[in-house]
Amino acid sequence: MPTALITGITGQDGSYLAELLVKKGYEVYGLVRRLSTPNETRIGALVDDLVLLEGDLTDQSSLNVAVQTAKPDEIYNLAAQSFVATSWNQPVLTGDVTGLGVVRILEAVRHFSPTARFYQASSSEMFGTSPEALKNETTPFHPRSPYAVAKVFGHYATINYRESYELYCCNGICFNHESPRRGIEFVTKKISDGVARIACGRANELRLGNLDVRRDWGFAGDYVKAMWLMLQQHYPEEYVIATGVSHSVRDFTALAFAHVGLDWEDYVKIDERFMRPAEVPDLKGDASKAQARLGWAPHTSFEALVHMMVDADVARYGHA
Ligand code: NAP
Ligand code: G4F
Repeated sequence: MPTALITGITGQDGSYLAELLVKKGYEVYGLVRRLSTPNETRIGALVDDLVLLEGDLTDQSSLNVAVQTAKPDEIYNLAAQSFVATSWNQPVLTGDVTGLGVVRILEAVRHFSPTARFYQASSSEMFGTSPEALKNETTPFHPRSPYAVAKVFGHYATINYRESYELYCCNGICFNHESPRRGIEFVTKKISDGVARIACGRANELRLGNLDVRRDWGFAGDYVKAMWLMLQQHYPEEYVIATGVSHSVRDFTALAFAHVGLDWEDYVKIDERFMRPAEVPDLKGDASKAQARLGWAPHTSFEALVHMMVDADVARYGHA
């Protein structure tokens, strides 16, 4: 039975990846940090199939022990301070967790499990305002937030450990991927939750920031399959994972409101508090390398994703 260690198992991607690996017959270990209130809602249904280990990406000794305990064949480093907006308010913490945290887990791998295969959750945010319209594995980076800067550091640290120590380390450069399990602070979940509240009579407005921004939105359940595939290859490499199509926040909003028979313009208010000091206006990825080498393609359309998220939130609040 292969063994995997997932950092960030309590997050959106960690929960989908854990489900996938359990289904494939893996013994799955998950790193969980100490919180005053436990946060295992996303993995609640799976918890009997997992081994949870206490640890934190800022604590080297806990990572060493986790790697020594799990003796993993595969390590997926999904943990991060992952909310871009927060990275301007907590830049030092973001650099420590999202950037240096990658080096800490790589050090644990190098010393205690050098044959393990390692996946780093890199991000399309690293491309920032890089001018190419469709970003691929050779597109230069121009990060626009402390989060993106930290991800660039983690990305190159992963490549450097591969080149320095011949570890099997690779970066998945994932574009935005969403689901009903997305954190409420991210724009898609904020919209689907807001639409459901309005449809159920619990709210009468939704406050958003920049509606012109465009993102390449896919479904998280599709993207974790690509993460697994990257660790099953002969050689570790970088892969862009994306749908190839971008939509604006306005498009997402309009479709979400229309799904419950409402006109978004009657409810949405622009609120300066949700504008960012530096924005990434448009992100769109070219996943043709992943398609050719991994046989990976997204299976969930933008429309199906929006509907899935709104339906889940309407069901959560009771009725539309
Ligand atoms: P998420 O839902 O925010 O999950 C982040 C996870 O990291 C949570 O399990 C969180 O634990 C954990 N974490 C945070 N700080 C930690 C620390 N100091 N030590 C240990 N664990 C810590 O993020 P996601 O959407 O699943 O994304 C997974 C990864 O992919 C992240 O690295 C993200 O930056 C990257 N990424 C995401 C996307 C996307 O569109 N979703 C795209 C590209 C890259 P708690 O539950 O305790 O908070
Ligand atoms: O949903 P977001 O907060 O995601 P963002 O910043 O694109 O980052 C996500 O995707 C990255 C991959 O590209 C990941 F690496 C990262 O971890 C995270 O998962 O914001 C999307 C866009 C932004 O341009 C933002 O300015 O939506 C715009 N937006 C407009 N109004 C808003 C809002 N974003 C949020 N969160 N809240 C708003 O009210």
